[in-house]
Amino acid sequence: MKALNSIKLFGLLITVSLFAFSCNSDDDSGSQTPPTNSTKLFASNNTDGNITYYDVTDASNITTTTLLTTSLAADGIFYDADNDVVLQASRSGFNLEAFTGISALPNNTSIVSALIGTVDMQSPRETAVKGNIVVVADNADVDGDMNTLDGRFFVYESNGTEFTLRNTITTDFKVWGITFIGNDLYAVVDADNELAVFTNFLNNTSDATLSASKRVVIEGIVRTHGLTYDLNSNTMIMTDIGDATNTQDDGGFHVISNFASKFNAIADGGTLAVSDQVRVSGSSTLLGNPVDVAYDNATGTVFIAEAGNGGGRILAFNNIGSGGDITPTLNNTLSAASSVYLSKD
Ligand SMILES: [Ca+2]
Ligand SMILES: [Ca+2]
Ligand SMILES: [Ca+2]
Repeated sequence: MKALNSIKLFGLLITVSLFAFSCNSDDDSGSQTPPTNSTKLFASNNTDGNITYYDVTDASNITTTTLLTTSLAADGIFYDADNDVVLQASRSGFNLEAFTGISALPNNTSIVSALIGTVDMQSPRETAVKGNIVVVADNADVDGDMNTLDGRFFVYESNGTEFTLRNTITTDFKVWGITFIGNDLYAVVDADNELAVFTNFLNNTSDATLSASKRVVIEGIVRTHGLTYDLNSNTMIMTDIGDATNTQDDGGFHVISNFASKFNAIADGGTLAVSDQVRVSGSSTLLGNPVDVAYDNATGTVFIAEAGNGGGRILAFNNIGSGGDITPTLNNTLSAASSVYLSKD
């Protein structure tokens, strides 16, 4: 099984199949979890744009592999284990780039993108993948007026050889982290403490300006950035960067168990009480500006891309329990870490 949305995306690119729109998170719904052979955490960064992955299958013997890209900065990393393809959004080329056959490559190999996207974006951040579609959240100001809140989602479609822009959705809040749950796109409301959802997001096939279907205040968060959802455990995790100018010690993350029923019970504009969440924060956590998060339900591990503390780190937390000032169980330096993605196969 895959973490999050199980995707046959890149298999499609190479061997065009009829699975294009049938492979979604539904195949994660079984109660039986097959044994995991390998668990890898992929990370991007804004210092050199290289791709780093950590084999975290054995927490006591974690190996690190860095693959050298021509990008100078990148975000929105995603990995398709079935087809051994890694994808990221280049913040120097302003396009998507995907690399195939990467798992056998030794550390510090220079890699060349097998698939690239058209150059449309200004400030790409997180990606969300579904079928042969890749959505990228772009946090550049849209209308030239920094006082009006706005953001864009660029919707790319793979035709097997490249990613072409299908359409662009402009919205009325700043964007950053995004993830699909089924057909619905969940998006953090950047510069704020809200979670938004666009139901049946991909049904919007033309360029359009769109408000969220619903927005909910996540009490206790100052400024959210990253989010991840685990379908098997129905757990949503969101990061809190606090004040962006404090890069060292005012960040945290919130774990929201039984997410679907909690979120669905709240009306548009309502609040999810902090008492219905578990918050991890404090000086021991090394959380200053945690910008992205991934979750391994099998081990109860929360992985964080920390952009600020110590210059940037990849952190992991276990035994979350009731939260608080928890010391990370993994602390690897990664300068200007920007995103993480967990893959299990
Ligand atoms: Ca604006
Ligand atoms: Ca901060
Ligand atoms: Ca991510």
